[in-house]
Amino acid sequence: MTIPVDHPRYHSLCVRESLAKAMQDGIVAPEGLCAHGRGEAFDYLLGEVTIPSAKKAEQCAAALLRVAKHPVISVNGNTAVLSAPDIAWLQKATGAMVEVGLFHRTEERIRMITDLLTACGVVVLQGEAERLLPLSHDRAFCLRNGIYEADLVLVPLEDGDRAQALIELGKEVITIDLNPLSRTSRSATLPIIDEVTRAMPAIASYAASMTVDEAVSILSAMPQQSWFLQAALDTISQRLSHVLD
Ligand code: PTJ
Repeated sequence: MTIPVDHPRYHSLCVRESLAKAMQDGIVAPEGLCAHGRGEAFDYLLGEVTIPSAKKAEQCAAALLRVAKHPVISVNGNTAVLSAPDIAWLQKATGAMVEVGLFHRTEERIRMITDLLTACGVVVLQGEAERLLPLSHDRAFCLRNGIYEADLVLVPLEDGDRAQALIELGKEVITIDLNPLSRTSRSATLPIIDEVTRAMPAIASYAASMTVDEAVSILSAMPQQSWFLQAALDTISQRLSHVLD
């Protein structure tokens, strides 16, 4: 289908189209389209913009990544399709490892996602994944020298159980999830309530121009986790109460 450029939802339709194609190719899981639809609904409620508290969270995320000793970016099918070039930028700016971490895990999808990321300039950590996270199901698999040994993990569009399991292992966890009510957002050390294609380049841009001293200073004034969640919920409720004004 050719999407008319004058369509008011042109960008949103292009994103849907790219995810649908990637699903047909096997890179995105069919369930990834449902997850995207849920994300779109929350983005609509937030006004489809980066709200000020999310901008602050993105700056704090860059600071956490700059000071971490062993940061890892966990990438799934949706995130790879939506953000591969920005993941390369963020990796370059922070030195973070990138590991493919899937909910619907198959070796074939890992290979395809690795190829897509590599083609966009990402250095993808590879090796023999082991059942190391305290979870049933294949979500327990990760690389020992990647996510398992990380002190900080960035998990865009994550499943709540897995985010909680990473916290239980003592890691700091940054999430990118448009739903401020999800268990993922509520269990994160730092929840970024923003759309991944806006959040990733913002974090990379902050990280690329931030010194370690600046990062330490930003983190000394980092708001509590609940502040980011409440700010997103307040934005949604204000928009809902003024929608007919
Ligand atoms: O590629 P796989 O096999 O690892 O599977 C990936 C999905 C996304 C299918 C899997 O992790 C999953 O089922 O995730 P959930 O539990 O549905 O959670 C996804 C969350 O991401 C939801 O809370 C959505 O609101 C949010 N979300 C979806 N699209 C975006 C988003 N947040 C930010 N930007 C988006 N574009």
